[in-house]
Amino acid sequence: MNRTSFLRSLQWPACLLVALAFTACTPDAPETPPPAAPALPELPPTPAFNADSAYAFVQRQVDFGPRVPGTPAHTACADWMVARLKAAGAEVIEQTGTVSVYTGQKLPLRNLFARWAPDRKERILLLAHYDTRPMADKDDERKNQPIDGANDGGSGVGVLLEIARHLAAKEHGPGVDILFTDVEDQGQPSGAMTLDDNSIDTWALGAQYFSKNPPVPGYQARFGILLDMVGAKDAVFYREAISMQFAPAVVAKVWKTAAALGHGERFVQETKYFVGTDDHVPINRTLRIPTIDIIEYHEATGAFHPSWHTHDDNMAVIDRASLNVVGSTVLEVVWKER
Ligand code: 1BN
Ligand code: ZN
Repeated sequence: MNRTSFLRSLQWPACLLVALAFTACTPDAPETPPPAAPALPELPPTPAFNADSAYAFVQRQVDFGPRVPGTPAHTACADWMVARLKAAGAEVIEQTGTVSVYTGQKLPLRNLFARWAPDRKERILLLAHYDTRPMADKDDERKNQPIDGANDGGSGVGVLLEIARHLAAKEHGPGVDILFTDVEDQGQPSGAMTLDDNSIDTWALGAQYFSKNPPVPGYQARFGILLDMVGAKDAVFYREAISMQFAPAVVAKVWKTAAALGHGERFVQETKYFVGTDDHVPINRTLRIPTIDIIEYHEATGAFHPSWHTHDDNMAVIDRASLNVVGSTVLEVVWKER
């Protein structure tokens, strides 16, 4: 027997002895369970999202008339939104400025930034634009007249104003910020729903402005959720491709939460590339806050709802059930974040 085989012959009985000794010492001992993860403190229950209230907030915006920057209806609506946010306990920062749109025209800009528990370092950002399209460039008639923007503009704001009503009661987890962006929808008209490279930057001017000049220096959030066109009847939400590029984990979190609430048929686990740009692009690119867009994908158009940028974007398209699936999902995501 050479040296190696001799040593190997010794190893087997040695192993057996160790194993026997171990079992012999613990014949009746119960199996030791793996150490339990420390129990997390229970979270307070998520408040109920009220779709009637969200619907009334959409109606109220439409009642002001088209919210085109520089018009009295836009000012009156923004004043009303600020009053709602303050009544909900927010600290509101109004960011004003001037921006040039694609025609060269200068427009006043007024972003509304509402903050709850502003001293908390960890934050969640929710956003929606509140300005409306000054023209109906996708309509066959009255193309030069502004649209109601019940869905495009109104719906995201309606849902977030309803969520805002609950935020003063949120004493746990990250602080929440709601950004209502201005001058999102004053971009260059295009032939189709896609955009060429030059026209992309003519959209989302309020979000671009906010991202380059955050009113809170060094502003950061754990993640962001943008709502745009979330109110049409039977709206279905696919994973939006730009969101998947910048914030796949946030998409996964939101879609999983929707499914857990029973809204899986409205939040489809499939990615679609159909949004040329939106407010989440500058928030992702410039502020580097992983931010997603919850925005309706409409099967018949292969992009947005048929009322998009037409005079049909009025209260007749708005449906409480759609506001509810989005609002209850986002409120649940916000409430469950530790
Ligand atoms: C979204 C709603 N957008 C405008 N209203 C952004 C956008 C503009 C998306 C052009 C695609 C094309
Ligand atoms: Zn629009």
